Amino acid sequence: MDRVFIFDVDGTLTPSRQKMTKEFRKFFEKWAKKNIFYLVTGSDIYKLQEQMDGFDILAERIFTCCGNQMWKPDPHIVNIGAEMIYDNKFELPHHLKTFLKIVLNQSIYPHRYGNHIEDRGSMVNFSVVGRDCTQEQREEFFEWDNKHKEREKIANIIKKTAKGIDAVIGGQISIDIYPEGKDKSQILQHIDADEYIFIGDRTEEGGNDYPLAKLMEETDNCSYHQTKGWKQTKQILEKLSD
Ligand code: M1P
Repeated sequence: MDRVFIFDVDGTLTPSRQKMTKEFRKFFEKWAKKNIFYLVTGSDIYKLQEQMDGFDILAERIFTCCGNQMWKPDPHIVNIGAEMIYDNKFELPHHLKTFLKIVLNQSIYPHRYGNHIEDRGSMVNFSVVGRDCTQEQREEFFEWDNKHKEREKIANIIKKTAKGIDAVIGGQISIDIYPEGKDKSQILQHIDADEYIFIGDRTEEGGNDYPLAKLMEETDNCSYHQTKGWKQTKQILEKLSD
């Protein structure tokens, strides 16, 4: 019987926007030899590969941009090391782009470091602090946002006012924006197995793992686990292989 694992990346297998830790690498190296796994991230293929540091090649398939792109790992493909299987196109509506620019101007967060609206072709990532911030500036924003819940507020406004558009919180500094329904749950139809296990850190409502976690809950032979980070992911996987 084929049991497959589906992993979110940031906050699940790696710390947000960082490489796998040494300790987790050691564990995952052995684990990956005995198990079948898929990766799903809000991020793009380049960031995922940088963070997975070679392990991405062992995945059956990789879903980037919240499932809006599917890749088959292939070391023979120059530069990317993966073949693109599909790519859903999305263009940010003009009114939404204007709204994001206003938010950027009016947010009370005092710092801006550049790359605030990242167009990934099949989704858009929005960050008030900006994707060009350093790790320290990222942590600082994350702490501030945990208190002020600014990202949650922005995402809720987008969901309420932009028809047919969804906005969710993925990592520490940003919001992922895509057409309604074009979320991580779309990947399940592309995976053929007898049993499915999903592990993600943002499985609560409003998080970018929520749509997939919800679908897993409603579907036969599917289950999901919420994790607080790679340490807990390791514990979950150890328990599941007992
Ligand atoms: O994969 C989780 C998220 O990782 C990044 O989030 P942040 O930079 O906010 O920590 C982004 O790539 C985001 O799109 C993605 O969902």
